Order: sequence, then C-alpha cells, then structure tokens
Amino acid sequence: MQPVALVRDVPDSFVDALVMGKRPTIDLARARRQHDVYRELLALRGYEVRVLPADERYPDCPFVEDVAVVLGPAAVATRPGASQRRGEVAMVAAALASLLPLRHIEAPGTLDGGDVLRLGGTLYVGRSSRTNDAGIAQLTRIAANCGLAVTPVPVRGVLHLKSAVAHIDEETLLLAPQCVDPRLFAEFRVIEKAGGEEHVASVLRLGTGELVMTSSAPRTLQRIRDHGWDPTLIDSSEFQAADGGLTCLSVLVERGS
Ligand code: CIR
Repeated sequence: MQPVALVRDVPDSFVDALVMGKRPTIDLARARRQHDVYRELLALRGYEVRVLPADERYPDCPFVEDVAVVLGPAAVATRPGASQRRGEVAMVAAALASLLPLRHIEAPGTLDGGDVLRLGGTLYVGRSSRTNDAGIAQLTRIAANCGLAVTPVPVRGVLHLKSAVAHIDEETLLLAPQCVDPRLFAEFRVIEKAGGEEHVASVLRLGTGELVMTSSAPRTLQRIRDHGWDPTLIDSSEFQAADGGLTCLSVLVERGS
C-alpha cells in the first residue's frame, strides 16, 4: 500500500511562530514555496500527500511532527509542551485516526514529536524544554504495547532531540555533540554536525532510505557525502527561522512496515 505523508498548510500567522531566540523576519511567500517543494518531493518519492488546512489560531501548525508520533501499529496524539500549540493536535489526530489506532498523551504529561527518534526497536526520547518525565513515562507504556523500548535523552541548546540527532541509516546518525551526549548512542557510527551548523543541518530519512537534507549546511553535507551518501537538498530557510527541521513538516505513515 502507498505510504502516506500528512502535512499542514502554512497560515498567514506563521510569521508569529514560536522561536527560542530573537524574533526573525519570516518571508511568508517564500515559506509557502518551500513547503510546496517539500510536498512535491514527498509525492515524487511515492507518498500520498494529505494536506490539512492551516488554522490561523496556530502559527506553528505546519510543524505537524510535534503533535503526532507513529509507532508502526499505532499512533500517538501528543500533548505539546508549549500550551499555545495544544490546539493543533485535534486535526492531525483525526487524520491519523483514519489510518491507525490512536493513543493519547494526557496531562500532566507533555511530549513533542520532535523529541521522538525511532532507531530500530528503540524510541530515543528527548527530555527537553517541551517533553517532561510524565510524558516520557506515558509514551514508554504505549511503546511497550508496540514492542518498542524507550531511552530518555537529555537535550540542551536546541529545541528537540531531532534538532540534534538525525537518522542516516541503520548504523549511522548525524549528531551535534554539544546538544546530546554521544555516549547514549554508542552502538551507532556518528557523523558530527559541523560547528556552527548545529541548528541548520537537518536530515529527513524517507521510508525508501533516501536522505533529504537542508541546503544551508555545506560543511555538514560534505561530511555526509564523505561517508558515501548523496542527499537530495531542499531549502527550508523560513522554517529553520522558526526553529524547525525537515522532519517536523510531515508525519510519515509507512505502510506494511
Ligand atoms: C516551536 O517552537 O514549537 C516551533 N516554532 C518549531 C517546532 C519545530 N519542530 C520540530 O522540529 N519537530
């Protein structure tokens, strides 16, 4: 069956998206063009792209990854750590419920999908400013029913675990050692993000194994190429300005996996 990619349109209010540092100027038209390219690429790679409508009340709504996590046989509707984002969950959860049985993270738990990195049978879960211990404990129980273990990972200096660590292949990760302790990933080969590119080097691994990478991290790209991969490059500058990586713009449901 065809894999599905859920994405969500960019609202006009995206210019007011949450940011960790100083407020950047976001070019809305450019953000929408970049979002179109991202969607087209997923469609070209075989995904049925389902586009959910934007909601002006939620500037960050294109970052669908944070509100839902797919665990194979089930999906989890999260409870985002930023209270302003909790209203984003319902629409994405409804779209996912037509595809997979749905579980929910409940108060006082908080969990952002950007903190959940699945590597084989383990979910590495960032303990970040957005994801708390109660959220991790709830996810651990849900994951156990899907045959998955959970390893918490303290995260510093970036928003989410997946801002710091990306899945390259079964043995290899791209990682920013300033942001997470590489010893927690000792069984993997680690490519380090180049200094100064920690926030902009972002990689999305598709179900086919193909890599898609931001075009704004040339030194990190060279390191990845040196290891034999040739990622497809994509410009996501306006989403990076709002602290988003490439994974955050979609929820991928890989069929039959
Ligand atoms: C936020 O602060 O929640 C958004 N501006 C960025 C979310 C990015 N999410 C992600 O990388 N998974």
